[in-house]
Amino acid sequence: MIRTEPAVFVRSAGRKADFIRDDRPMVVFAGKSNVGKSSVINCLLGRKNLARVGAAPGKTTNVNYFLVADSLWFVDLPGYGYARRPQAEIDRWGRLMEDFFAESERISFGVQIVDGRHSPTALDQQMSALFGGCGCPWAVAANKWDKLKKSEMEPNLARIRQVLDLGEDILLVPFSAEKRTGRDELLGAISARV
Ligand SMILES: Nc1nc2c(ncn2[C@@H]2O[C@H](COP(=O)(O)OP(=O)(O)OP(=O)(O)O)[C@@H](O)[C@H]2O)c(=O)[nH]1
Ligand SMILES: [Mg+2]
Repeated sequence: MIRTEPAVFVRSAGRKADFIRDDRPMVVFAGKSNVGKSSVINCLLGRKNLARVGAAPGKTTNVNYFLVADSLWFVDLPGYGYARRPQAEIDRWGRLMEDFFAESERISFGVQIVDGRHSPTALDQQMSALFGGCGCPWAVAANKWDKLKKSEMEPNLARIRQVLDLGEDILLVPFSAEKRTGRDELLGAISARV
C-alpha cells in the first residue's frame, strides 16, 4: 500500500503553463462539481481539510496538486456540470481539461467520482470516455454511498456500470468519504498502479 503521509498542497494551476510535470506518478481525480472529489482525496490521505471541501459548489476551478509522501501526485481536477455558472467559465473549464488530457500519457491512474445515488449524467459519460480513451488504468468511485438505502445499492451499481459503459475490468467502488467506505479498496487499486 502506498504511503499517504506527509501530504502537502503544492500548486493550483489555472493554465497549462502551470501544470506540474515531473517523473512522479500522477493520480487524477475527476467528477462533477460537489460530488465529493476533495472529500475523497482527504479521506484517502487521512486528512480533514487538505483539499478544501467547498461550501459553494463549483469552487474548485483550478487543477490542484498535492504531493504525497514526496513520491506521487494526487491531482484534484475542477468539477464539471454545475448548472449556474457563466458560459465563459464553462468554456475555460473545457479548455483547461482539453490541455490536461492532451498530456494524458502522464496520468498513472484515474479516479472518476460519481454520485452513488443517481444515474450518471451526460458529462459523467464524457468523463468516462476521456479516461477510457486515454489508455490509463482507472477506476470509478460511487461516492456518498452512506446516503443509500440497502435496497438501492445493487441496482445503482448496475446502473452506473451500464450508463458509463464500464467493462468488467474497470473497478467500481462503493465509496463514502464520510464513513471511509471503500477507502482500502481504492487505495489498493491506486497502489497497484503507481
Ligand atoms: N454524506 C456524504 N457527504 C459527502 C460525502 N463526500 C462529500 N460529501 C459532502 O458533499 C459536499 C461536497 O464535497 P466536496 O468534497 O467539496 O466536493 P467537490 O467535488 O470537491 O466539489 P467542488 O470542488 O466544488 O467541485 C460537502 O458538503 C461534503 O461534506 C460522502 O461520502 N457522504
Ligand atoms: Mg473540490
